[in-house]
Amino acid sequence: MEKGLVIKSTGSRYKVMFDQGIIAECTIKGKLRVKEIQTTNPIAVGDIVLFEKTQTGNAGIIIKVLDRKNYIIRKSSNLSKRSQIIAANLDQVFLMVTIILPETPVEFIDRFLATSEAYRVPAKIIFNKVDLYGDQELERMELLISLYSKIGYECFRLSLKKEINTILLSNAMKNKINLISGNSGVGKTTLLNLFNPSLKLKTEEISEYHKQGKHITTFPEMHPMPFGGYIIDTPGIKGFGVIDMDRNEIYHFFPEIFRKSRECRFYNCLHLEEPGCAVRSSVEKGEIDHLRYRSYLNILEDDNRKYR
Ligand SMILES: Nc1nc2c(ncn2[C@@H]2O[C@H](COP(=O)(O)OP(=O)(O)OP(=O)(O)O)[C@@H](O)[C@H]2O)c(=O)[nH]1
Ligand SMILES: [Mg+2]
Ligand SMILES: [Zn+2]
Repeated sequence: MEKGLVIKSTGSRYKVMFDQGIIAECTIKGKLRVKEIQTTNPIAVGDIVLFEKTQTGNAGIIIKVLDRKNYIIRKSSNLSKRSQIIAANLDQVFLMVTIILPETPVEFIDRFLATSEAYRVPAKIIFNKVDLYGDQELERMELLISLYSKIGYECFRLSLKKEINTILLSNAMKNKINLISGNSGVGKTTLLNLFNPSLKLKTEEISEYHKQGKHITTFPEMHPMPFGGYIIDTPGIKGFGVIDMDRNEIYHFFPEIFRKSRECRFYNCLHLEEPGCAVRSSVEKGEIDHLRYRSYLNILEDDNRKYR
């Protein structure tokens, strides 16, 4: 039996790396069940697996998935029951966003961050394409950076085209297993190609007309970096369905709301209309950003719809 690292998963076939870089094409043995979660894919990128090599050498059958340190999941849509593991055993996740071309909505950022909080995977935010920004866009970016860094999320101002702050970012990724996520067309794959030019992964200009990416990357895949560690490139996502969070627990995944909630009069306060709600009065005073509060309400609202 061999032990290896899953670097690509396309549903039923897996690329597994073992012995310092040899790659085996693997399938799964019969019904391999992974206990804790119901997902469309039992094995994901980043999983450590045990597999049996077939006679021919560079192929194998996966027998067992070892326990995961963590994983991150997405639902196909807000209300969908089916969920998909994007990757497992991550050190950190980077959300790549752009102010324009394409424009990343704030709510998308908040849903992503709440999900990573729920899975206890540290998240950081990359603002890419700063070379394209005029005064207005730069102002908007700085506003968001001050909002998110105050909460505790590290932010990077990046231009892959002009290679601004790229060393800062590669230092933050060094010797770690990093996942990069974000809307289609923000520049995720461009980042991997810049950091490891031997990859020559496919990238594509965003659509002239829709100002959106064209969903060029289709499967998550893990790539080694010359500076040590790995980056997992992922397909661009549109909406980000938040995984099943208990209604009473959603605010736990908004760190600044959670911190303030200790001062609410009622221990089970949902920060809606309850009297003595410290969170709402903080929003009114501008101490908690109203956009964040709105994202919280929207996630809560999805949850309401689930039971209708
Ligand atoms: N101006 C500018 N363009 C950039 C920058 N980074 C990436 N791009 C361009 O953005 C376009 C989309 O880049 P990709 O790397 O394919 O985007 P992606 O996030 O991988 O997209 P999907 O695979 O569809 O999710 C390409 O034309 C890149 O050249 C940047 O810093 N500045
Ligand atoms: Mg891509
Ligand atoms: Zn409250």
